[in-house]
Amino acid sequence: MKNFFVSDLDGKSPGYEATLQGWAQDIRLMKNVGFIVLRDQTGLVQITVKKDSEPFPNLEKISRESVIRVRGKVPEKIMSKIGREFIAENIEILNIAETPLPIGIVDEVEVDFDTRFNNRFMDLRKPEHARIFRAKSAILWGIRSYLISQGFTEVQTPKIVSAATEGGADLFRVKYFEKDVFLNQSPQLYKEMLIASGVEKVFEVGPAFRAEEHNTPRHLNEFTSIDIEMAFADHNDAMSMLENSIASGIENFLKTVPNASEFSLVKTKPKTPFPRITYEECVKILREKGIDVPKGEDLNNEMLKIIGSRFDNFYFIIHWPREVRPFYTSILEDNQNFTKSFDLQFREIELTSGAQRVHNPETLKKKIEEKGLDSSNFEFYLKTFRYGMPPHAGWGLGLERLTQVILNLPNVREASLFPRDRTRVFP
Ligand code: AMO
Repeated sequence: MKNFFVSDLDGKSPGYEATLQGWAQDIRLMKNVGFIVLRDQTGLVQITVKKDSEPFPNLEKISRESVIRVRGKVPEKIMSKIGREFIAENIEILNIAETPLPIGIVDEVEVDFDTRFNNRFMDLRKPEHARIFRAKSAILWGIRSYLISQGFTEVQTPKIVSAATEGGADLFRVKYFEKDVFLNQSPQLYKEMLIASGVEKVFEVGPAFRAEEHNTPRHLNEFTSIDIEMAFADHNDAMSMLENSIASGIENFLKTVPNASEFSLVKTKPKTPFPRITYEECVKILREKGIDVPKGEDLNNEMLKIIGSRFDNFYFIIHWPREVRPFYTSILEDNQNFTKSFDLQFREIELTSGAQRVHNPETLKKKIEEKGLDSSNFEFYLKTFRYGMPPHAGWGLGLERLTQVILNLPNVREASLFPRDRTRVFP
């Protein structure tokens, strides 16, 4: 197993012997010397091959992006602009890369989106693309470890389901033997059922599927949803769990990913609590700008841009009208038109929806029917509310969108290894 990486060369004294393995990103052959820029997941090093050394004659066989193993040592003086140099004593070619490459790694040519994503394995060899997934992993780890520290249990719920969670329109239908079933839009019903099972704090990190037609820089048809649900809690408790989770994710990313603050838009751990603004306050601000929001309607992108410009980065919009929230959302006690709900926003981008849930079975059944859904399809879920369901609250956070905003990526697809969108189901 490889246990020495390119970055492990840093600080090593002249003459230090090692074996490096990776991709030959670039090869330059001169009369008396050859240079290979070798890349591994930790960075680049210049491999210097002297003319009288054993590997020199084999250099011309090595094509760009071939995989090699280099035995050698640290030179007396580092001359390379890369800042790392290694003198080769032996080079083993482990696999030759075909030429031409589907996309270049070092060439400064613009590659169109489709070519990039059709050859995503190659596209990800570019450090500026690979580091997005390092960041995503570190953000997720920070969130996960925070939730675990708060007593949450990580769970896995089915993705093949028989009922819509978030409404009927955005469901992918799949053949399941002689029946039609669906790919789950969200673990909503299952995480709530687990509250009835007596696990008081659950979270899940898993795929969610939305058959949304939108082809926008914010929509994927398969995304990673981080979901939590907790018993004996309200929407305020859920919001504080969310802001602390996000702060922990960002802190871990900034601490553990090399040069994180150089490529991140968010350069410090965000301060909590995040600001909160009510939906009604948003409507008032928009009205002052001459924009009318019809009663009980969602805020569109243009409206959210105006609201978002008032905040530095993360903020909550709370107490959404009942019309725009799903059936499982509870209503505010002192104003029946509004809900105990929230969205976490970053500028105009929605990152999370959450709420305190309805825990009374009769109210819940009524609300399912009010939304035009057939409550008999939800019997498996409603049943769990009839035998001791505590008040509960939770949220769903889109991991790709969170990564997108933290790194200021122009498109959410950049934060998905193999994005699924309206036209792309390949590779
Ligand atoms: P909602 O439908 O708002 O809420 O989804 C929660 C979060 O998931 C992300 N998301 C998406 N990301 C990329 N592409 C999409 N098409 C997409 N759709 C949603 C967003 C969004 O804020 N059950 C509730 C959550 C809850 O109340 O617990 C739900 O699924 O970041």
